[in-house]
Amino acid sequence: MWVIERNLYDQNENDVYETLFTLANGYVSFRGVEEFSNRKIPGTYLAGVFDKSEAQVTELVNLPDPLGIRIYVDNEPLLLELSELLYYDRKLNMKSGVLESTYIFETSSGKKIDISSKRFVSRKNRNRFAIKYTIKPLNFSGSILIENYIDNRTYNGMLDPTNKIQHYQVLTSGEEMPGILSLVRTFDRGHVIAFRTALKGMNEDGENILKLRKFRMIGQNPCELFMIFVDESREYTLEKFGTVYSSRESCDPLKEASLELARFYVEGLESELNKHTEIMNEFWNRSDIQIKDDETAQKGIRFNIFHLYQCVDDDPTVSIGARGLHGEGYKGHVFWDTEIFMFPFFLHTLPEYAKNLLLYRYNTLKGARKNAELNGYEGAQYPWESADDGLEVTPKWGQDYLGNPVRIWTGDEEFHINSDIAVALIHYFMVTGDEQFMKDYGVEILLETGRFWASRVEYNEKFDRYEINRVIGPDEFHEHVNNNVYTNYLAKWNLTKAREFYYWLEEKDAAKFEILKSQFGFTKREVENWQMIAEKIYIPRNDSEKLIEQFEGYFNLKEYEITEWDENGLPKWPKGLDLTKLGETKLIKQPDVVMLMLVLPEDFSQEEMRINYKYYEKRTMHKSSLSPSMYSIMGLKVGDTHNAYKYFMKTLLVDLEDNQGNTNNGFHAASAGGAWQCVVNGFGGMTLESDGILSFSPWLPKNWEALSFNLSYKGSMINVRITKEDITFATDISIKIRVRDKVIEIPPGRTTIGLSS
Ligand code: IFM
Repeated sequence: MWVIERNLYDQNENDVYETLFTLANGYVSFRGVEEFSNRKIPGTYLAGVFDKSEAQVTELVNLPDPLGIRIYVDNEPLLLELSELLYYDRKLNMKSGVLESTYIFETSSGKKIDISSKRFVSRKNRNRFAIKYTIKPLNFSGSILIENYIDNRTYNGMLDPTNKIQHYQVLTSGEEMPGILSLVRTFDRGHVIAFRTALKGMNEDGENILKLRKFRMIGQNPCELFMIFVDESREYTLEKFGTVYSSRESCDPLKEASLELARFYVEGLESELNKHTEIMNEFWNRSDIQIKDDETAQKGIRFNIFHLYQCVDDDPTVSIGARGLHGEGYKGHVFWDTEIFMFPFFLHTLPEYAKNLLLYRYNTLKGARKNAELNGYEGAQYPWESADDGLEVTPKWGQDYLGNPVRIWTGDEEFHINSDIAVALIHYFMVTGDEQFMKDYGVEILLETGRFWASRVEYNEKFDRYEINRVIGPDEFHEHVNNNVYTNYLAKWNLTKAREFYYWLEEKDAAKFEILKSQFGFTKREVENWQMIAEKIYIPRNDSEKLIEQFEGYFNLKEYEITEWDENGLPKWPKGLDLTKLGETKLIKQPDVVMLMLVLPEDFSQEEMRINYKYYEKRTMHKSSLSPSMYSIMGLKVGDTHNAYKYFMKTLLVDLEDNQGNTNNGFHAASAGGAWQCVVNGFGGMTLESDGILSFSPWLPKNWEALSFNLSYKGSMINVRITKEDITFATDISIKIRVRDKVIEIPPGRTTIGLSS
């Protein structure tokens, strides 16, 4: 249950598998291209390497592909589309973080050759990657030609031809012993990136087999060619070493890449692979989830967790794009997906990465301040789509569901991102107790986002209330709406928290407090005014009506009933619906009111949750992959367990089944975070309560014998194991926990609590 396998080769599926088989270490990423295919979409990305040049907006750059390798028998290239394929098998081994492939090719003259490979991107040394090939001629002896090359012709937009663009120019490309190099510079931001690769070849006795080296430039691509002489049924090893450096980390990337390559070459591939595997083991020890007796769920959750981990490194200036580092969907941009969907996984299992994700927001505060200023507001306005500097990069134009050009308003109106970041921040503090972080960074973010809301609200004299008009809530079918409950409620919450932490900092660190005040001009008067605004922000909710109106006027919109579902089990557009006028209907893209109830669960009663879930679930089209996970969790809270499992499966398999039809564009990272939340917060019933206590109210599907996961809490790790009968905590600290509303003091060691009552 650690392996994702592809054993039938159909070239039409290559682009989806390239996403599924992407290997990355949070710093560099390679889509899982078939090196022996002509039908591929190479994708090489470095976290934080964005560029604009002629593109509509700044985007993550598709860099040169250094994985190039060709093997020729009798001058005939071994190609999946050309040669007879006698055997094909490709496996992503998630446990070790290695992509393993096996092929048996037969050439046109009947020569059979067995080639297997192991590819990895090192977690030990982030600048290193490698592929090890084992080659065995099955029915011939003779010569084989090996070609090692770097492809400098890659570009962005391979799946989106109207936005095709090469973001880099080649500065130098050539040879340097051992191997070849490519040095490129992005046009606009001027990032310089160096790639180096080199080959080693050995026979079974460890003797060098690479002979008659030749170097060629094929256009701008550097290639080195070697001849190897082989005997039938003997095994030969070919090791491809690779390194990459960028000017984001070094003032001489080529020199660093070359030095690193030399070290790697000497230390050896196996040694690196061992270290990489060790780190992967440590990762799984901390983050694995075990689901007993549901193989699909078990493998699926590991797949999602594995790829989330591949998106992080210890760099506080980058975050995770909506499609991870796995493709160009959403141009590598960072959305609320990170803080609301992915963040809980990192916070509860790998908090050091959660901290970096928040630091990215701190490091882009300057851009967020600029956004607010440009739009006539105060404080910081985080961009709906963020790249490298915190400035708004949402494209202004896109396509509607019919393919017509359409103005995209999210960058102008989807303001709730500010509060989403504040929510993640407060959760981080509650779970880690990291006061230093709050003093150095957190409070400043809270104050600046609070200040933004105070300038964004509008006073309505008639009703003596503050409103937030012309916005888009999480449901993006409805634009320019007034008083979206998700936005208003969280703005109110954000303002209150900002005030609370203003006084917290005053008490905890007078010097820091003074600096912040003098630098940015915060005053007691200002934060007290925020409290007054917060109290008067209009929330369209009343005690007699438990059903909450998503925004003013929503209940008057046209009703359409969802009556049909597609082959993926997702709703089909109701008949007669005008897809250009979704805003005139009650259909929603993804949860909005329900989303709010998940973000602040303690603020809503069980009955309110049930009523709103029932009402909105029926009207949700799930046109975002962020949607099913949230309905799964809420379904569990309100007792709709059947749908909860169904929605969980949709979430879990979004990429493995490609059920949104766009996995070729990258991994659905928010959905993956949602899958983790479904298991831990949904089936595990874990809630982080506002008093800081972890509370559990689990429910396991019929086919799950047991569920087990780890939670990091205030610097310690708690293992939680749930069966239908009981819940067991293994911890090395004593900790207060709530199980089904009863607070229990858990001592260090293992404690089991019955779930029957
Ligand atoms: O952030 C999401 C949004 O909620 C729905 N559209 C896609 C975005 C990126 O995943």
